[in-house]
Amino acid sequence: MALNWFKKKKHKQEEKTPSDRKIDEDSEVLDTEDVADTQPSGNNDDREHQKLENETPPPPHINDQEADQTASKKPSGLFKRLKSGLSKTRKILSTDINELFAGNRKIDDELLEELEEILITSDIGVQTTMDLIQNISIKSSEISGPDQLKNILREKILELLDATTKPSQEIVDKPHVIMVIGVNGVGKTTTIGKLAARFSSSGKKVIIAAADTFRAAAIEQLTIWADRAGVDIIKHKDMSDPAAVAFDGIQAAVARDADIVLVDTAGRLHTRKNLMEELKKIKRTISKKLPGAPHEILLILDATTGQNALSQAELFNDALDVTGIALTKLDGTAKGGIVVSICNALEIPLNYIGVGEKIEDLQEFDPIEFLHALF
Ligand SMILES: Nc1nc2c(ncn2[C@@H]2O[C@H](COP(=O)(O)OP(=O)(O)OP(=O)(O)O)[C@@H](O)[C@H]2O)c(=O)[nH]1
Ligand SMILES: [Mg+2]
Repeated sequence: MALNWFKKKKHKQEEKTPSDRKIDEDSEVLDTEDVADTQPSGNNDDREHQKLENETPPPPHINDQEADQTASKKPSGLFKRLKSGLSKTRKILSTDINELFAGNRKIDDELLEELEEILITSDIGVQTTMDLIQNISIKSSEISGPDQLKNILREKILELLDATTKPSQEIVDKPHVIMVIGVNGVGKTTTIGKLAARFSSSGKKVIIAAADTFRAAAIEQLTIWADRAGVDIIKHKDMSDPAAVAFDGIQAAVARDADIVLVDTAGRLHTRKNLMEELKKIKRTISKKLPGAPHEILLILDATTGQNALSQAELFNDALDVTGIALTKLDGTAKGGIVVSICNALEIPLNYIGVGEKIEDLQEFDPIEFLHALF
């Protein structure tokens, strides 16, 4: 019976064209309003979180000792911060799944429909949700309550998360150039500040290039981050050529024997200018100045924008060959399932997650830790 439900859903899904998911390059992707409207509320309910923590068993393959070890590898409070940041998503996935089985219900089509809604609400995405539900429907005879259901979900989600995880890229070239891209407001500048601080504290000499010359105050904002991180910044005047700033950043890095260059870019340009073309030009200029560079094209996505983030990734990847993703604003969002969706739908590794506005609120993405924070 459950399988019939799945076939019906799959058929419905196949009727959709891929273009349903595409967004118009010149309009929505560059539209500030959507992003501004979806800022996280930032308030986390610690009591709710504590309650869920007490009720929920740890995921498979992760016993409490391992989880504590994972947590203790992080600077103090970071794992806790990830957990509390994900508390809204956790509430959806954990509490709502418990409620599904209220009154001793058994797995049937109706229950699977409700589970589908829960997974989609957390922004796991339609396709990934269908993959998960197919798995559950196959194993439905083994499931008699929420704990078994959650265990099967955890196992499957861990598989999806593991599939795209790559060990952090080794830095061999000097300078190693990271070009940071993404639509406006997603957290490019903030992530650059956080990354600069991380690299700098691990003993690397960092230079930031302020190649977002479009937005008023962008250069000052980046200068503040460079000061906080204690690194050098190369900047020109507002509205100057961004490719020229990137060029100078690399020149300075070579002259000053720097290890890393972080290139900030604009998320939106004058309506008549095409963002992708401008970014391609910056990339070309960097390659001309330093063959082999940029070594990384880091795409910043905002978790609060949900499935729209996937469309952005497709567009940027088509134009610029993205090498990794940093997903920001996971703190306080109910859409933490987007992490699963990104790992399942894209072939780009998820390198970092942002869990707050402070300099220390950037973590390397760790699937087991993430899953432990989620369930
Ligand atoms: N809560 C939270 N806020 C974040 C995070 N990362 C960035 N922000 C906030 O998001 C807002 C936009 O960040 P920016 O770094 O200016 O974004 P941007 O992509 O550089 O924006 P443009 O330069 O306008 O394209 C700021 O208020 C940041 O503090 C995060 O991980 N969590
Ligand atoms: Mg910026």
